[in-house]
Amino acid sequence: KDVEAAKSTPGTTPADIDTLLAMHLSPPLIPLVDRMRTTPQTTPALMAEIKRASPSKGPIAMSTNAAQQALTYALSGASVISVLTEPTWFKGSLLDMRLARQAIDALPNRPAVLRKDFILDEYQIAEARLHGADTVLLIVAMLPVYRLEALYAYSISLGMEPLVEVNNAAEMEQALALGAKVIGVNNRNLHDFNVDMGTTSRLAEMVKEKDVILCALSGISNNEDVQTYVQQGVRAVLVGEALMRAKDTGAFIQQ
Ligand code: IGP
Repeated sequence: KDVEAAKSTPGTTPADIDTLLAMHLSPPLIPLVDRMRTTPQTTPALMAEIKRASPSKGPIAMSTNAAQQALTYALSGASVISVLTEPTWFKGSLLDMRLARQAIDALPNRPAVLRKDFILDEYQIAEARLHGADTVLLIVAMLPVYRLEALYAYSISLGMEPLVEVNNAAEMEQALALGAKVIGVNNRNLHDFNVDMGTTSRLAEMVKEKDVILCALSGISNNEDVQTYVQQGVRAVLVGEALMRAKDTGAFIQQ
């Protein structure tokens, strides 16, 4: 009814309709910030990623069953399950994300589901919400400031605090100016795919004493990396490839 009323109201934009649909039709949501704060300071929250392939590595685990993988991650204690939905380079899909959400939906204190994609438009955020995501990734490097602000505000309007990704100090400044509460430093430079594990360490300084949940993304494959980051104030680590290649995911996470 709201949608019908909105459609016959002059000045209603397609984005307004998306918002109404997403608000009315979407499944219950876990606030990302709450989910990450429930983990103790000493053990960082794990953001476990479902990643079939990548542009830099090619195929990683093409035959993955997204439902099974999500359940394994959840039972191993992941706070967030990140699902690549980009089809061309990462061989992901919205179906993978829906199956992941469905598989973990009934678990007590289930992980939050993150849509990992190249988000350029409000539509993709409404779509994420409707397909069971609790939140989305926004990449600062990809967006002019006014679009970053608009997409951030739109995500918040649907109840989703996004994960805001940065790769250098200038981008970190932008994320902080935005008021982002969850900021991820990508150790992988998206222009040349080089991974520099020091990227997170260097930028960690900038959020000390700030009310920001700092996450380290990319290239993380062992507990040593994780411990180093924890000492620098990192509250969450996002791991894709290493988890997808692990023979025994649960055991890998425990170490
Ligand atoms: C995961 P890794 O090295 O653990 O597989 O990295 C994650 O950081 C990576 O998938 C990622 C990404 C992105 C993918 C980070 N930011 C933006 C696509 C788009």
